[in-house]
Amino acid sequence: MAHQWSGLINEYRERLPFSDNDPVVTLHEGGTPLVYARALSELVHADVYVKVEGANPTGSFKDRGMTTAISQVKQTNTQIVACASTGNTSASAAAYAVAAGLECAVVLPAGKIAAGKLAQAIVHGAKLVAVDGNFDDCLNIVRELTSSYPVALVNSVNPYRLQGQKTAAFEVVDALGDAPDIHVLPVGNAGNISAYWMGYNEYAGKTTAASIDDSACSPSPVSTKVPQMWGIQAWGAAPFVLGHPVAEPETVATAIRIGNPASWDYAQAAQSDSNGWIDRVTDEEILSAQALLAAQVGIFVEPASAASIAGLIKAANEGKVPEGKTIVCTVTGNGLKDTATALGNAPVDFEPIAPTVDAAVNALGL
Ligand code: AN7
Repeated sequence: MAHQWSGLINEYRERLPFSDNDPVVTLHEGGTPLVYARALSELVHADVYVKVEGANPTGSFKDRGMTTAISQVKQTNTQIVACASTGNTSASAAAYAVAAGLECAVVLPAGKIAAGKLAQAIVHGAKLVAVDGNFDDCLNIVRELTSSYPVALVNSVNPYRLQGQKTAAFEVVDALGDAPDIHVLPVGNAGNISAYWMGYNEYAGKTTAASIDDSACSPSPVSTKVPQMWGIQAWGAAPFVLGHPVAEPETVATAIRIGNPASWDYAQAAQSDSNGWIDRVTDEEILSAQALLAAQVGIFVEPASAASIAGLIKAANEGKVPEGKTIVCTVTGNGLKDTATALGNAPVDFEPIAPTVDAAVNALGL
C-alpha cells in the first residue's frame, strides 16, 4: 500500500521534542506540495519552486505549529487554549482544539479578518472576541490573559509552535535533495522565518538561537548547506525594514498586518546569519503577484502569501537574483480564505443564457 502521510510529529518525531508515548493531536498536516513554477523561473532566470502551505488541513502553514503546540497542551491539565490572530492562527487553533477535545478562545482585530478565516473559527466552535484595535493589541491582551488564567497560549511565542513549523524546511530539503540557495517568505509576526531558519540549520547539523532542544541536532546532517533567507513584509507593515515597530500597520494583506513582531530577535538573526535580507512590497505588487501565480502557475494564494512572490519579482527587477540558483518561495495560505480581495472589482454576476448547447457555444465564442 502507498505510504499515507501521518502528520508531521509522526514523520519527524526524532527531530521534535516528543517521545514515543506522548499524545499526538494531528489532522495530518504537513507533507505539502513543492511545485516547480516554470513561469516564475523564466521571469527571474532561476529555478523557482513554490511550497504550497495552503494545502494544509485548515488551509495555512499554521497547522504545522498547531499540531505541536496543542499536542504539548494535551500533556497538561489545561482545558482552554487561546490566541490572538490576523485569522489563520485562530482558524488552525480552533480546528486543533476540536481534534484535541479542548476549548479555544480567539482574540481578533475587529473588521480585519478575511471572511473564510472567520468562518473557520466559527464553525469549529471557538469563542470569539473582536477588539477595537490591531493584532499587536490582541497579542498583548492574550499574553496577559494566559499568564493570569489557566489558559494555554498558542501564538508563536509558544516555542512548540516554531518546533512544528521548522518541519517545512525539512520537507523542502527532503524534496530537493539539499537546501535551496535562497528561501523567500512573507514576514508578519516573524515566527515562520525563524522556524525555517531553525529547520534548515538543524538539517545541516547546526543550531540556532531559536532552538529549544539540544537533542534537536543529534541525528546526522541531511543537507550540506543552508539557504539565504529573504523575508518580505507589506509596505505599510514593515517594522523590520524601518528598524522599529509600526504603531498603525496597514495593508491589503490582512494576515501580515502586524506592527510589532514577537519573534523580532530570531528573525533578525535569520536574515543576518544567512546573509539574507528583509524587504517590503506594496499592496499593488502583492496583488499583481497573486494574480500572476493564479493565472500563470495555477496556484491560488491569499494576499499575504503572494508577498513572497512579489518580493522575488522585485529583487529580480533590481538585478538581485543570481542566475540559475534554486529558490523556494513559501506561499503560506490558501486563496479561498479571502476571495473578496482576489476578485476586487471583477464582475461575478453573469447574465444567464438559455439552457442550450448553442447558446453556450455562442456565449463562449467557440
Ligand atoms: C497567510 O494568523 O499572524 O511571520 O495571527 O497568516 O510567522 O507571523 C498570520 C501570519 C504569513 C506571517 N502568511 O507569518 C495570524 C498570523 C499568512 C499568515 C503570515 C501569516 P509570521
